[in-house]
Amino acid sequence: MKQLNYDVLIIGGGFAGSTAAWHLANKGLKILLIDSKPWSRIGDKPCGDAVSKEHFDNLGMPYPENEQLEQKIEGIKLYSPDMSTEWTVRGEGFEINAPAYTQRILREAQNRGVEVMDMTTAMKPILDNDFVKGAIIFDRRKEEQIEVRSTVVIEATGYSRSFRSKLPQNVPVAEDMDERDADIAYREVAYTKEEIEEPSYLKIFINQTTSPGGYWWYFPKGKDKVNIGLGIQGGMGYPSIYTFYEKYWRDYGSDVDRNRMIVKGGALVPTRRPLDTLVWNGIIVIGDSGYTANPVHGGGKGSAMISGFCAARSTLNAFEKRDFSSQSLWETNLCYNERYGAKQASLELFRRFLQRLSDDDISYGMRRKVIKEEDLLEASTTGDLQLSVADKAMRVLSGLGKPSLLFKLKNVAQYMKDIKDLYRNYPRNPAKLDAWRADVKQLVSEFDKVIS
Ligand code: FDA
Ligand code: PGT
Repeated sequence: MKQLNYDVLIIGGGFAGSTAAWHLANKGLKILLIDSKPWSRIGDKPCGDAVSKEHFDNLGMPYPENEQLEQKIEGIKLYSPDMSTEWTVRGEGFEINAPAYTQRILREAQNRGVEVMDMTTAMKPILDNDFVKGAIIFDRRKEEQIEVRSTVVIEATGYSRSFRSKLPQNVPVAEDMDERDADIAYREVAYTKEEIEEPSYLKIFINQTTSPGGYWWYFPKGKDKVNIGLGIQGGMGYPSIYTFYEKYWRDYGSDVDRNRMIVKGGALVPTRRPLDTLVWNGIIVIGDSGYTANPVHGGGKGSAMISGFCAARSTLNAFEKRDFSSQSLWETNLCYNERYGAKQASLELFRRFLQRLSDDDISYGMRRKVIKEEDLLEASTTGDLQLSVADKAMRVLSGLGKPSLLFKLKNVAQYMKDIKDLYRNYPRNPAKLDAWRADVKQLVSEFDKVIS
């Protein structure tokens, strides 16, 4: 079998992998990025394509422009289940053309020395003395298997987790997940029959009947094009996502011309805290494969970029130290948890709570501003739900004459704070991971009892 040697092998060229390549390029390392898809389809996956502007600013990444940018976003409008309340959450963002933007980032990395092989799949890991040392890959263009030896592997295979799942079960980054900690999501992109009134606002419709454990979205891509879809919680035995789509799409997109459809498709999105550790000896896991999406809104592109940035930074430091052990790559965890992971853990609890609320409770809660839009925005950007908010909520709720899960809001806020504190004390080295993980599991299972 042909053999190749690299310093870094990046598997997957989506938002996570391409960001890692972009930040690693031109730093004196020999890097190979592979993706199963042909060039023209890299970055093309079912997605709502909305990304907050802040992520590009925080990571020094270029804004999408020209054909990469389909609509500038000024905010999100949230609708209650009974449609009587509309909340507007302001914030700048982009509705992007994901393949165009991803391919631009990859091209820039390539121009700065990263080798890219499309139509090439990582088949299985090479393991040596408890270290990942590369992968056996298959190049579909040349129909040949290649043994790629690399000092660090960055695993960015998306929700498929197709590489790390082939590691032995006892390797911490092989961790699997509960299906209920993911949403099944489906979307169509089509032209509209009329001009969209406010193309710079994303619309999100919360409704446990038409999208149990998720929501419907209507994201404009310019004046006459829209990305419309829904998510439903996985593992609950609900009917298929297509059944929901066919039954309810008119309620949210009566102006959509399905005869002029551009693309359609579905996929899964993780809605949990990140992998307990994103690293092991010689390997870093990023993006959806590391469960880095936001548990409350399912957006995962921004945080995939953060994880790619953290992976690049700790890889460069590992090469400085010439140490590629789990201990040395550990700073990926510290970097990621500080920037996003701790917030995810807190939002995972909030998500578990929200998914149990009835439509009546959500409509009531939104109408009476039990939580206000600014509190929701704060919760979803920082993971903090203030206890004073919960206190005020209790006063509003005292007039409510029926039993409601909303009364648990104060406990929810306390647990969210507690889990964030646990993440603030994330172990400084791998030896303490097991004890920390046990504390996290204990807290999550206590929380589940409190809200059930
Ligand atoms: P991604 O899946 O993009 O990339 C993985 C890449 O790895 C692919 O190109 C694949 O071909 C390649 N690959 C896999 N296995 C391989 C192997 N063995 N060898 C070689 N290559 C391999 N997020 C957001 O921010 N805003 C939004 O509006 C939405 N909306 C949305 C809607 C729907 C329907 C879904 C399902 C999801 C979203 N998301 C979202 C989530 C978002 O799409 C997701 O979090 C990111 O695209 C994840 O990027 P990654 O790079 O991790 O994986
Ligand atoms: C409740 C379960 C939810 C499961 C969801 C699964 C659905 C899957 C479908 C995937 C579609 C993805 C759509 C992505 C939308 C992107 C939204 C977005 O960009 O949000 C911005 C940015 O957030 P960030 O975390 O990426 O970045 C933070 C910062 O900029 C960088 O540091 C933030 O805007 C919001 O968060 C607005 C809130 C959205 C809330 C979504 C609805 C949840 C339901 C709320 C119910 C409230 C009821 C209250 C009742 C009392």
